[in-house]
Amino acid sequence: MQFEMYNSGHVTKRGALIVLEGLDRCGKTTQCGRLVSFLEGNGLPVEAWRFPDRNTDTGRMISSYLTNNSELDDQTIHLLFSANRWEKRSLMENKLRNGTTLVVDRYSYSGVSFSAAKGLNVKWCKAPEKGLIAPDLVVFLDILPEEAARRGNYGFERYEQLEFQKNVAHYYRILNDATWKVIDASLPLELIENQIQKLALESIDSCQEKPLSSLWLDD
Ligand code: T5A
Repeated sequence: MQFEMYNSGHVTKRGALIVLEGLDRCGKTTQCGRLVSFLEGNGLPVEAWRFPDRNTDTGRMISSYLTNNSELDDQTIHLLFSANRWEKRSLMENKLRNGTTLVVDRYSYSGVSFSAAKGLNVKWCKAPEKGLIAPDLVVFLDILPEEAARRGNYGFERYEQLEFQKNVAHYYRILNDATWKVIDASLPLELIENQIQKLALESIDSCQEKPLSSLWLDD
């Protein structure tokens, strides 16, 4: 499925959908914030988004689960994470069509990798994600699980366990596609930041020639 982009008869420059992914504590939140500041400083319309969005009804259920305050079976929490993205899909499309670049901290790749790492079938995990908007750029912040575990405040949430994160890393590798750029997340912050800035500017520039498309429809 592809989307045409006309606004009052004129082709509008659209924003880019830029996703940062990686294991827990790899530095996504830090780098998303830095990228948004950089793009704003360059006069580009940009917003910071994150999944799960813990402020919606589904997000509150997810947050309660992640902080071990409630129990849900693996399929149920998987579908809640997906619903948490679907409830933002229309807004996401409107923002992108109107020229706003979205820098998103986690997306469907987290959804599939974390649930598959629990033993759920990858194809089953991908199914509810089909039809969400496909990112223009996925920056994967690559870090050894052991190194991420040494970073501050590790271990407070449900999935922050070393053996589990090793399994998640395995499934992330399976999902790597043409939109992915892998960056060594153990480098100093500024070096990572510079690489992401370059990739983001290229993506914002090149996405003008590509209509929005849907994720994993052919899988
Ligand atoms: N999940 C999520 C699913 O199972 N399914 C889904 O569909 C989705 C969307 C919550 C959990 O939900 C799971 C995945 C997660 O387990 P979250 O709220 O994004 O997801 O939780 P975290 O990934 O754990 O987010 P964090 O904010 O904790 O980690 P970040 O964002 O990766 O890391 P950040 O930037 O906060 O940095 C962590 C620490 O490292 C330092 C920072 O200063 C900070 O102290 N740091 C560095 N140190 C040295 N060198 C660098 N280059 C550094 N970069 C950052």
